[in-house]
Amino acid sequence: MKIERLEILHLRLPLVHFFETSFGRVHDHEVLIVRAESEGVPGWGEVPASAAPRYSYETVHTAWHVIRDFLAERLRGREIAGPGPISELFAFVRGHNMAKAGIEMAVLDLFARAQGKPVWQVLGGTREEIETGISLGIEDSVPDLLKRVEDSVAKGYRRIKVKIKPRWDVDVVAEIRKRFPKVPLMADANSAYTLQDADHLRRLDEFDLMMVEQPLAYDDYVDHAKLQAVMKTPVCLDESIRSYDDARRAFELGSCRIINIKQARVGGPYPAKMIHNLSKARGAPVWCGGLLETGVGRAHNVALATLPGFTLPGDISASERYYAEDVIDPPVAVTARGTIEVPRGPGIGYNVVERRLARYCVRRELVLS
Ligand code: OSB
Ligand code: MG
Repeated sequence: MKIERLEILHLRLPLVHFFETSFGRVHDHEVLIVRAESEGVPGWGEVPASAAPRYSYETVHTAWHVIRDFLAERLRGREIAGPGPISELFAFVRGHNMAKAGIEMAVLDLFARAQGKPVWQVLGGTREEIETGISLGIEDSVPDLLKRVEDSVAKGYRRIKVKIKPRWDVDVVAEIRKRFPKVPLMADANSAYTLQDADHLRRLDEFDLMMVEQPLAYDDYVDHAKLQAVMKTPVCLDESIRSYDDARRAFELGSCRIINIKQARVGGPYPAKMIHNLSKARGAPVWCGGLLETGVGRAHNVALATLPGFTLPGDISASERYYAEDVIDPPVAVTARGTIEVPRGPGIGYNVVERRLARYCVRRELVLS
């Protein structure tokens, strides 16, 4: 199969409620939507980078540049045997995993549609329903957060993740535990601490958290290993794991016991599957993280989470958790059981609504034709 057309759309969508992490607060989100086409069949992918290089050095602007000026050209006239080899084709560009992932997702969706199969089946997924959790940002006050925890539990979410940072951590978690003694709970620091905070972080051990996510530097394995050695709570890595080899290093050094797999962060669905395979072989649980994806990326996350090693609820919440109107139809919905029913239709299994893409689109360009 040859990819005959590749188009990128830069979208800006308002969030229904601000989202605050240790990096700061955002009120809207920017992503690139990637549309690939072969013999009239489209395939959709997403680059969920934001406007600023905070979570990652990538932004929608760097991804635009890398796709348009380097990656798209590699597809020209080339026979592609499947979505898997895309990673090798793009290996000549160092990093820029989100840009690569957007294309790989689009090619995977295209292949799946061409075969009349769902993406999750093509990937090798086995679940028809996935369990999901929700990620709750830092709020103006603890009562505001408790209200959001309460709403999320009432909606059925299977675990609650809260964002922490210095001075919004142990006391906040203690309050949540007091009100919700049994709820599966975890905390994500997005690299807000250093090893000097180890004694403070150990205070989290008394709250029976499922894990603490990315407490230390985004590029560190050594200090995380030292922290894990003195903490009872499992350490989960997010930002630090950009590849299969990173996952291998982290496991070998004891830097984490759990990995949050985000296909955008690791370069696409196939690299994500490789990390899943490694974790599964080592008996380490994984779960599917998110980056405030619109429906396109969210649908790809649903598909990824059907792989058998995704044994913990992920951050794949309902579309309505972030967006009043999603770009797919129907939107991703969460059942009262805190699950998402995996769609059976071809490709990502949701319809991409072009009219809605146009509503949020700030620029678009055909980068391969
Ligand atoms: O660290 O997991 C993270 C959102 C943006 C950037 C980083 C992270 C997050 C989330 C939300 O926690 C995940 C989601 O609901 O999409
Ligand atoms: Mg995280």
